[in-house]
Amino acid sequence: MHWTDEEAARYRALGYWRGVSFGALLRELAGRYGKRPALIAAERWSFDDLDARADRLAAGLHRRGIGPGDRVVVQLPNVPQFHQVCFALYRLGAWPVFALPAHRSAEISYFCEFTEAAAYICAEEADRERAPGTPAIPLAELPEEDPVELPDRDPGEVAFLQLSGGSTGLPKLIPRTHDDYIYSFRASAELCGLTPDSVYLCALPAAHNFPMSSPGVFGALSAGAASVLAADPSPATCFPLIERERVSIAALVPPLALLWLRAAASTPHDLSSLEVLQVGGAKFSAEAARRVRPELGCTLQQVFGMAEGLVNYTRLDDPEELVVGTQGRPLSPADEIVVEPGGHLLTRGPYTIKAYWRAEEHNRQAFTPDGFYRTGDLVRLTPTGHLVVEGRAKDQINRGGEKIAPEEVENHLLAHPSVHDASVVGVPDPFLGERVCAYVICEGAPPPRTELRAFLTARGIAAFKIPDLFEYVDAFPNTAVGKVSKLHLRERT
Ligand code: AMP
Ligand code: DBH
Repeated sequence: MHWTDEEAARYRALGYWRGVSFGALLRELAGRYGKRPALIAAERWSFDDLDARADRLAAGLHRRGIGPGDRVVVQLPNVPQFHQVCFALYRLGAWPVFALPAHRSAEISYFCEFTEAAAYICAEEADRERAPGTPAIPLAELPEEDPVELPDRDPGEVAFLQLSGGSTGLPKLIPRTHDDYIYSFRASAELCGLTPDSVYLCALPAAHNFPMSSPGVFGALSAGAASVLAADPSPATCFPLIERERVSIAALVPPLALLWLRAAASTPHDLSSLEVLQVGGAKFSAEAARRVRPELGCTLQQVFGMAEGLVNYTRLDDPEELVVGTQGRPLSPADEIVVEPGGHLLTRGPYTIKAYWRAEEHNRQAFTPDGFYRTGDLVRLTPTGHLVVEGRAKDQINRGGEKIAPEEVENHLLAHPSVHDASVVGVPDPFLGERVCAYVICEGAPPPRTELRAFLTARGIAAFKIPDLFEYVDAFPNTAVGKVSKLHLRERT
């Protein structure tokens, strides 16, 4: 399930795993950076504020019976309370399960049921309907009380469950430990040159692994830097924040980077503080990548990562052709990379998981017997050790950085009485990289497309999973083995 004893000993000996828990780390940071700004949104929280308020919330949740090993589904917008909740749960030894703000009742009820969650921490009172069987705690009712003494956690234990985009019917849960995750964001902060004078802009949803840890808000905290939490990633929201807070580094997915490039051409806002724009989550085209420096006046950093662990970065001093034309190289000297024939990327290392949580059958395919994770990505290695992402072997759609498991959407479509069969594929899109297309075989007269869309919305799935296109067909093209040929379907549009 976890790293071997030999691996763990090596990662400790090399200083990657420091044996410090999240709770202890925040205490250490508050001691060092005290009144300096940590989180900036409508409210401004210092390191001391975050530390004290995490203690007060931990006390309140403790009195509500939440304790070590309990799972708590967390679905919050980009507000400082998100990080307060994280650290409160870490101090209790309870595990946040990180849902995204876009998730609706289908996803939330699944997370709550599958993890047997003790609570669901949500933005609004009305959100509690998404998880009828689980006690909900809306943001306005976070229970803060006078701090209580809590034992420190073992840094080798699981700290939280992160989500995988998944390629099978239901999303997989990724168990990350204190030691492995803290290593990944501390090393990332160092690689990105963060100092207490840096200002990180969290424009993507804070629960996503990229803005959480690459280096993300956690990496910024670990370096004593402030993070600005944007309510949404639009230029209209973010450009004034960059100007006002003198943001030095921001992270985006490719379609947003394109939007920012377009808006920067005519913005009245001063973006000159921006030193680094990180782009990741999906492949950033070389044509767009080339525009970043001249049009935004900052250094591009490509980031190719996964919530399962491995993160690759182009280095800030890499030559332009590597920054523009590759997705970077591994974060850690201890990351092991294998590129199998056909380009299949496998990896293991000090912050890559060995198994998904409670998914024994899937784990047998997703990991090799010697502990490598099969990423499902197809890559090419350059002589410099950089990776170029060339495709994908897994059945997943990457819609501008939002990952969709076709099988999950197909299963929802199959619940419609007029749908005899469905096959969901990604089709090329100049802006998003891929869009979602559903091929549908109907029983009787095909329903209007708006009806299928409304049906999926009513099933309570996240809007980004609802197909952009519906195509009615009489039959799917078959491969030799009789399985639907997804490659063939992609080529038809
Ligand atoms: P997940 O496992 O859900 O965290 O999604 C991670 C996946 O996103 C990777 O395995 C890649 O398929 C994709 N991905 C992330 N960053 C990039 C990137 N910079 N270029 C291409 N694909 C990426
Ligand atoms: O797509 C991802 O999951 C991702 C991208 C960049 C990620 O998890 C990360 C960096 O840490």
